Amino acid sequence: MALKLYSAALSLFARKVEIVLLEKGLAFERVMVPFTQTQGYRPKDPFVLANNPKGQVPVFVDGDLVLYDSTVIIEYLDDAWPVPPLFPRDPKARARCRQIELFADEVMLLPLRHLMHRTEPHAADDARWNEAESRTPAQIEALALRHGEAATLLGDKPFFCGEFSAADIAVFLQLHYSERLAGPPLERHANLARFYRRMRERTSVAQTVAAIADGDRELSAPVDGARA
Ligand SMILES: N[C@@H](CCC(=O)N[C@@H](CS)C(=O)NCC(=O)O)C(=O)O
Repeated sequence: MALKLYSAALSLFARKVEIVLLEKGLAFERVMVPFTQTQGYRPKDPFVLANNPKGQVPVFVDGDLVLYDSTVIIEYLDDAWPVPPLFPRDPKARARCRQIELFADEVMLLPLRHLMHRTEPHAADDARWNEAESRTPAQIEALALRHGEAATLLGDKPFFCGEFSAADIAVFLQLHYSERLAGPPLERHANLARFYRRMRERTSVAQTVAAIADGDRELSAPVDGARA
């Protein structure tokens, strides 16, 4: 049965699932929902609206199974296609790893969201954009603290849970979007910067980073100081 993913060029969470599909070597059909920097995710895709009460991508289809939320989708993919594994087997290690994925998706994201207006087109007198931009110094400071916490969680390990896992994909995307949106310099944390570079070398990640860059070329305004 064909796998289908409702995705979007610049959707961090849909790209998170795409990296997993690539890691697992799974062929899938990608349906790109409408997105522009001026209108956002509008008009909403009817299938997404019918199958995700939050109206968000990613939405994933495997035959009669339809799932929303990147974390739930990734857990299903790892259960249904366990090789290569994306979580440790030991229950405590597994729970810690899931927690790090959540830290990335729900905690690192909070200040990062406040940089997202930067890829929207704007004129010098664009009051809404300028107002959002005026709040960025505090948000960058908050994001820098989160990067520090991530660096502590990583320590001297090559990956957050020892071996490569879903947590690495989640943290990587938060760091990549921070680089893309001129967030705090990763070089403040040598271990995190090394992790970021190591992740970019993986085929699944390099392919996804290139697809996000294509999306930016097509859709986004250039961001001053962007490093990705
Ligand atoms: N927790 C959800 C977050 C999904 C999410 O925020 N999706 C964004 C794109 S990255 C979206 O569809 N936003 C449109 C909207 O909220 O209306 C997940 O992990 O899948």
